[in-house]
Amino acid sequence: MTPSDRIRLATGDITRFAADAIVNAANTSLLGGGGVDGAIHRAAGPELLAECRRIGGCPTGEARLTKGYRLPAPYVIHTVGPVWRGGDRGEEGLLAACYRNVLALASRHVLRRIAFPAISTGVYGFPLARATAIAVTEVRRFLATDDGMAEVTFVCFSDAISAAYRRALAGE
Ligand code: AR6
Repeated sequence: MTPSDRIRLATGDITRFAADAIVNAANTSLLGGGGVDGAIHRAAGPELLAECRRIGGCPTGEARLTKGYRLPAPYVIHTVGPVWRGGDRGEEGLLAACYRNVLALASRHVLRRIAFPAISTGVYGFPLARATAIAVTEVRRFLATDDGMAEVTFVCFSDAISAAYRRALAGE
């Protein structure tokens, strides 16, 4: 299958998504927050916070694996996107690193179906069109070299997000 055949769009709440791993848009403390991070912690239950405490944080651009506890997905891959500060602080490279590091970690643990939220596009303010273009580029690049990854889904929390992914996938 070509890389694009293994990319899917879905709409709704990622905490309901039964992938092998869902991705969390966390902060460097890994101790929870608002947005998708808060939703994942609420749905997974307090055991997730306890495991995150033991990990002790995660630098921006990197990724860490935990179990999913009460989530339908057995694993969560936490990554820390960059805060958008105008675009000249390495934000694009850091966001690309998030996608690459999540996919590499998933591959090492033989997690073959992964679901991403649009990392950094909420509280962290990354422009949506740029963020979705980076997400699509990095996922395609990874899928072209990794036959083990069966499916990568971008879970869109609004119509604006799905429209941005559609444009990115069409190469606009
Ligand atoms: N399912 C899927 N997508 C969601 C959900 C959900 N349940 N909830 C929100 N989104 P954000 P960030 C989308 O703010 O910008 C937290 O406090 C949302 O529409 O969750 O990376 C962390 O602790 C947006 O497109 O994450 C950090 O401090 C996307 O998820 C900080 O926010 C990301 O929005 C991280 O900010």
